[in-house]
Amino acid sequence: LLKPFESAHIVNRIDELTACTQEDPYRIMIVDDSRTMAQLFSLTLEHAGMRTCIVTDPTELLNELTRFHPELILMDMYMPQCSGDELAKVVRQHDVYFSIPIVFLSAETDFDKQLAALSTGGDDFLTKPIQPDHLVLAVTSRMQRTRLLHNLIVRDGLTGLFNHTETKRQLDIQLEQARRTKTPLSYAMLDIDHFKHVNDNYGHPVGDRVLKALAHFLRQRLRKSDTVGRYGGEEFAVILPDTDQENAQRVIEELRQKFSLIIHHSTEEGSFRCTFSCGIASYPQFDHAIKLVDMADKSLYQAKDNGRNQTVV
Ligand code: GH3
Ligand code: MG
Ligand code: MG
Ligand code: MG
Repeated sequence: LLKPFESAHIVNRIDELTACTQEDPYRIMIVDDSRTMAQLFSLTLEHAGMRTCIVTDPTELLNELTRFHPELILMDMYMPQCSGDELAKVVRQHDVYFSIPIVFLSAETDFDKQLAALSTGGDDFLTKPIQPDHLVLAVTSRMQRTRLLHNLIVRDGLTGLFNHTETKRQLDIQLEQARRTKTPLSYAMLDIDHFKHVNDNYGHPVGDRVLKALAHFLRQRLRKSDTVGRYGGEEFAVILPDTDQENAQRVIEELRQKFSLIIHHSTEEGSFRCTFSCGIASYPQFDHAIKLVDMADKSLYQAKDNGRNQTVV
């Protein structure tokens, strides 16, 4: 027989979840016309646990940006085709990279020239030659702040999941990917049943714990490549790449059944269980993000109408 999960265990591990998203290696792009120099920096940073991408030809920069999605760019100042500050301006024109940290790394010691470079969109100026420890420290401290800020912007404070805006952005990105790779994609919208009763009967702090429990439960049970977001109050969105309607339904149904067995505790009012309803829509049956969200939402309302605690595709 299945032993019921205790929601308290789940909640205690929510911090681990957020911590673990912060443990992904930093992604650093190194732009330098000297491959030897770039490889030296790359080795140093990879030795410190980061992932790097080397760009020696500035005309490759935009391609590599979209392929590698760097979180910070180490930029050489002097290259044959163009200068580092010119390249920084190009990067800054890209919506997605408007705020990416750009650190110049150059033998330039002239203070005025360094300042001029910073004024065109760089964030810092390191001089070559640089000690490995110095490079690692400079990149790490900037990345810690960048990650923290980024998480504040894209994540929901209560559950640590992607927030509404980021969830929609992820759907756009992943739908585009599905089109390109000609693979299916499913989008599921989950809504906790009679959640208002949980708040009314046990209080909002207990309601909050249920939301955290469901967030952690979904994160833990789904694949790393699946995306979970908090769409709104007690509504969650799940993006399942490379998963057709039938498989998505199987996955979500299993989650629905298992979640309904979890026992949630309230100190004064005893324990209770919670269920959710779910609507699923898939690509290529529906081929626009707005359509996927709309159809999943309609199916979700159908599931509610049919009596809740079920999945409708
Ligand atoms: P249904 O089965 O039809 O979905 O009923 P429901 O009660 O779940 O739906 P309804 O939309 O009436 O209520 C949603 C409730 O979710 C009301 C709102 O106070 C609560 N809620 C939204 N966000 C939060 C939150 O962050 N914390 C807590 N504790 N409650 C929240
Ligand atoms: Mg150079
Ligand atoms: Mg709702
Ligand atoms: Mg609800």
